Amino acid sequence: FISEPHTVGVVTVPFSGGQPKGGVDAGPIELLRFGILDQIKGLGYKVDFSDGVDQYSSLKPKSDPDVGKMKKPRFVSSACEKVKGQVEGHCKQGSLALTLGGDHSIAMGTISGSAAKYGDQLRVIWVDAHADINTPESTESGNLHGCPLSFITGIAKNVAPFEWLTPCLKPEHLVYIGLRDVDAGEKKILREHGIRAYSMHEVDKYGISKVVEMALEYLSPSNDNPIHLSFDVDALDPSVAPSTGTPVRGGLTFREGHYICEAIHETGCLVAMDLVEVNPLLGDQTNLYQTVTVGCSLVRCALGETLL
Ligand code: 4U7
Ligand code: MN
Ligand code: MN
Ligand code: MN
Repeated sequence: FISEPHTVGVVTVPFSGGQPKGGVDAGPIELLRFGILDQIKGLGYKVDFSDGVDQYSSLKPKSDPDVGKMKKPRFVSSACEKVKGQVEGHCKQGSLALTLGGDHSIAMGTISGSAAKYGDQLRVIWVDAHADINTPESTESGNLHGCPLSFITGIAKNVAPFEWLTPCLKPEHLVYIGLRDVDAGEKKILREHGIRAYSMHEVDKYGISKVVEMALEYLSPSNDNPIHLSFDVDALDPSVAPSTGTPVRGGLTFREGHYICEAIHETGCLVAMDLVEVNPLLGDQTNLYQTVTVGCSLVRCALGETLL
């Protein structure tokens, strides 16, 4: 398998319903304002942004009471269903699907979309401080941005009102990099399903290049599987990406984050990328500038920007 996209299909998801803080819905607008589309074109890609900046407020149900512990489940479900259609469309046209969030609940849509094209061949690299694999039962916060992977993998069983979503990723087709804030219930899930995770401890122990090498070797020993990279900016240290809703100290350095993106580009197998959890309303102007510019530069590196 070789991914040689000429076109990057951009999906903007100004959505914050998977968590309680306002502002993450302004993430895509800021990334666009800082010129992410021209930067992608500057790398030689065509940009397909025919959908424009989507609106999600119209999908908000009049009433959306909790289902069990899940907050805003109907709103999150319909937003993700829409995202799935867009990502699927770009992937099926042979474009690389780049989704700009928005909170991380939208990955239920993005991975469902890329899996609709690539099926069981798809592999996911989840770069995050958090494991985002709570089930509707294990979640303590009820915030669905902490749950997408349990839905995608089918580990979550009671998924109403997400009836449109079918499990599309085996737990062994997922690896994490950057974890450092994993709930007790999530640790149990990771253990029971034998899910491969490289936490900050492994990043310190082996160095980022070895960690990425081991992750890729585990997912795709012959380097021939399509890769979906889901990058939560809170994987980076808060000193590098401060404007995000759930910062955790002790994160990836600027270079470690970029190294991951560069190495994944080098595989030639990247088919989809999410950049999520940029919240321009958190922190001051300097924090915003830092967070948005680092977001843009992670995307450029994943798309093949090289120094030399
Ligand atoms: B993010 C949390 F309890 N695990 O479930 C939860 F610590 O997309 C955090 O990675 C989830 O930012 C963070 O609410 C979700 C919490
Ligand atoms: Mn996340
Ligand atoms: Mn996170
Ligand atoms: Mn977060």
